[in-house]
Amino acid sequence: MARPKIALIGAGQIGGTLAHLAALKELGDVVLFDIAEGTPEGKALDIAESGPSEGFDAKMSGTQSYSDIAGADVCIVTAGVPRKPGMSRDDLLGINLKVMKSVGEGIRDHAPNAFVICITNPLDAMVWALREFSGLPHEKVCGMAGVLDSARFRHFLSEEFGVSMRDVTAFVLGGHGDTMVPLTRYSTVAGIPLPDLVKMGWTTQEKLDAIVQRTRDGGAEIVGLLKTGSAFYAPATSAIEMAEAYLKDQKRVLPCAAYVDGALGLKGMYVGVPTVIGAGGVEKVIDIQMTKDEQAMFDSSVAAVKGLVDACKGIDDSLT
Ligand code: A3D
Repeated sequence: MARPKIALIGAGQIGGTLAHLAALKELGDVVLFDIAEGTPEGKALDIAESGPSEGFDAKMSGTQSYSDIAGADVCIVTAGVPRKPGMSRDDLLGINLKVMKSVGEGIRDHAPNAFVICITNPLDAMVWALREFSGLPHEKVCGMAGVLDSARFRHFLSEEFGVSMRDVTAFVLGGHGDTMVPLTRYSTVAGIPLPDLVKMGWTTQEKLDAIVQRTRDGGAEIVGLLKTGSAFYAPATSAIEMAEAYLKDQKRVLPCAAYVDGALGLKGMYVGVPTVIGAGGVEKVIDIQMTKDEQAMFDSSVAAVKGLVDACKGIDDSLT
């Protein structure tokens, strides 16, 4: 049986890391696409030359032509620009919206059966626009953010509790921005919810609140340290987890920016929610119950996402 084909649209920091991870995990043959001439070709060749040491046979190639992504099973989109220190994700909207148009049309024309994972910021609005421009079914287009935000939360919690990251589960809802909603009630250490751990004296409410805020600011913390560009190792790893769930029909329960129409009281919009990802793409949106406080935080995150989508409609007339 032929290896799956993975198209990476954008061969920058995240795109290159995605290609390397896909090769190491032998998820399939990889095509790197970028408008920057030489970059995708150079990265593909460099990664291919790590094959003999790592022992993978997946094919790596780079291109500036959308026809080379033909028949891709998965497309992961990082094309666009990342933020610089002092910028918010929302500042990227105008420039990255134009990029989503060309990428969406490229996927529509050459890889209409792919499962598409968008990473380009501002995430929730860009995945909505990418879906509109590509015309693919909603369940085949989603955005990576929740896996990364949860991973950051899990990392900080494991440091606080001095336990393995594997035994920490975390739950982050809402848009990928300052209004994201890390839900402590649904986050656990080996099944024990965080509020119970506060009662047991493992940590204090103040420390937990600080970790929640650090999670919300997780992207900005790395932008501030790197000074040029934004995080790329953990974002790439998170998207690969989603791609693997699709390619291997794992039915993973993963938070992602998915199209929600009915669940959580929402009507036809993309936002971060818990989902099941398998061979059908986003097979299910999990309709969780929230407390009044959680609902209020989620509502304000939803309102922020709606504001960005409206801004996209104001920029591009073809979006309605
Ligand atoms: P970077 O290293 O700049 O790579 C972006 C690549 O896109 C560059 O190689 C560009 O040449 C290429 N590009 C630009 N325009 C086009 C186009 N029209 N078609 C094809 N390629 C194009 O950035 P990066 O890899 O660090 O980040 C990529 C995106 O991911 C940015 O928008 C970031 O803000 C975003 N990001 C999102 C998260 C989430 O959790 C959602 C995390 C980190 C970064």
